[in-house]
Amino acid sequence: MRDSNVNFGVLHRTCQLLVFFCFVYISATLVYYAKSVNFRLAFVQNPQSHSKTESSKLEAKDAGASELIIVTLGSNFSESSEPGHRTLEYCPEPSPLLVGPLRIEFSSPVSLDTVRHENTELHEGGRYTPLDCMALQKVAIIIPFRNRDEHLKFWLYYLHPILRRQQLDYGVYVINQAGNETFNRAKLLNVGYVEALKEYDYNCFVFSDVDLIPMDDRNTYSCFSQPRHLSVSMDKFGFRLPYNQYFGGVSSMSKEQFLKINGFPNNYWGWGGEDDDIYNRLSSKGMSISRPSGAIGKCRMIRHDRDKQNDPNPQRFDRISHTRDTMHKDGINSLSYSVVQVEKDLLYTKITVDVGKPTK
Ligand code: UDH
Ligand code: NGS
Repeated sequence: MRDSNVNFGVLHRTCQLLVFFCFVYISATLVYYAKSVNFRLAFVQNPQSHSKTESSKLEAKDAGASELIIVTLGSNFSESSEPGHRTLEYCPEPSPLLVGPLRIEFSSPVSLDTVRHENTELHEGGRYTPLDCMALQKVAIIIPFRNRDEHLKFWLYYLHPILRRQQLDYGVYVINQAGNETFNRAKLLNVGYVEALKEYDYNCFVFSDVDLIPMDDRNTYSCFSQPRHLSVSMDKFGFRLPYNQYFGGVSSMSKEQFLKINGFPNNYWGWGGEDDDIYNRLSSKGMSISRPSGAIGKCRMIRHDRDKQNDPNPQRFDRISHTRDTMHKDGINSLSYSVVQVEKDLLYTKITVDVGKPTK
């Protein structure tokens, strides 16, 4: 009888202990869960924290750094030294999503609806941000444009998937020249810079002709410690540079690099020379041109006839011989234009602008 009393006592104490441990375990789980919900809510209410620690992305990128910063939703979390904070890593460099050489051809037309259906990850205005890592740069892609809708479809069809694989936080801006006056490519690019910055705090600007498609996704559409020329081996030039100073087609510049040269010239009306003027500006400010290798920088141009109102500009040779004298008064500091219309598509933001006409 006494034995069974002792056994019962031991059993009773064991059960009490078990209940106590269960209680401690459940309480700890609840506290941990409550903390994690608070953290997520704090970010959703204050999404700007996303860009707080971005001050030197370009340096981070050039140095190949993979710092940790405190952010947000997504899967690429890790614990930071501060208790209760979790972090999202910068996207790795190079992006692990890249596939290398691409097959680019223009034989069958593409429809915008097809392109929209294939790019549902985009946000209105042709915007994209990677979800599971922090993009290294915020890139505005500026396309000078008039009456090239067929080319634009190919550009959007090929470029959006490439840019997503490059894990960029980017937006596409098509700057459409209103009216039928002489075309002005460089002025449209200046307009794109100003208009894109009104929308988002971009720190890198890629300037791309609408008819040029990269043939390798390792040709990153982002900025470097020196201004970058991206379309270095075009099919139409036999996959080589036409001349060493060539800066036409597709190029990129950080905000600082762009401002250092006072942006682009506004007074090159018609075809030719504006890209050489930009090259002169960069070299007069002591900058050099960075380029991908000839293999990675291969690209295709969509063949086309000369556009109306874009004949070779007879003044271009005289203008490029005076860049150093004119660049401080002609550029982003003297830009004037008016916005006629803004159109937001899933694939792009199209801004139609009146840039005026050449002065006699
Ligand atoms: N652009 C337009 N519309 C125009 C003119 C130019 O959208 O009417 C844009 C477009 O993004 C184009 C870029 O400006 O890719 C540069 O145009 P460009 O005419 O300076 O250069 P591109 O190399 O043509 O496209 C040069 C003349 C080709 C004549 C070919 C004759 N076979
Ligand atoms: C140069 C032009 C550039 C032009 C390049 C390639 O001669 O603006 O040819 O042109 N410079 C001058 O005319 C001063 S392309 O063959 O792509 O039409 O970008």
